[in-house]
Amino acid sequence: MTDGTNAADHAIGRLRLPEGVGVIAGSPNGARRAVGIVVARFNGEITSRLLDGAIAALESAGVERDRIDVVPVPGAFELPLGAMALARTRQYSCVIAIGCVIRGETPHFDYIAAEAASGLQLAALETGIPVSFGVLTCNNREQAQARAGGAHGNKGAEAARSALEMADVFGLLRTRAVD
Ligand code: INI
Repeated sequence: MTDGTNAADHAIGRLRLPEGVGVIAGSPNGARRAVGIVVARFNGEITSRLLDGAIAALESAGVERDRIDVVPVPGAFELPLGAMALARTRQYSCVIAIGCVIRGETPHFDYIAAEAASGLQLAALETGIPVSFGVLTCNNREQAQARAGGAHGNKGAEAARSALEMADVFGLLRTRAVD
């Protein structure tokens, strides 16, 4: 697993595009973009590493550090509301949500993980601002560490690149002349 800046880095299997069709593909280009990040404090030792990965990926894609705003929230359950609030300001090209939910002995995990996922999707769909899902949902702490800068890369960085790619394709679609 690399931590490079290629949009396809984290995708499993390579998409093969057919010849002769129009392809409107975004790239994780951060020049002149402002980005909002909402990050859960729960499991903070993991979410801090995801946040570091996201910020490093944004900066290497050209986002100026002072154009990145970070909003901490208590836990993953609060991420959708935070993301929605950031998106509604219309000041950010995209929003990155970062959290870590670790399975315990009760169904609590399932409720929080599911609400975070569907709420973040809703925030994106309702506002039209790309919101990426940098939320780990793991069975144990080791799995989370492996995905927060360990053997399985940094999912915060992947979420950052996905958000920038979506912001870029939205920009292309807005300016595209349709014949
Ligand atoms: N929040 C998380 O981000 N991760 C967890 O693993 C977690 N667990 O296991 O309970 C968690 N709980 C807090 C939750 O997100 C809310 O902050 C809380 O329920 C208050 O609304």
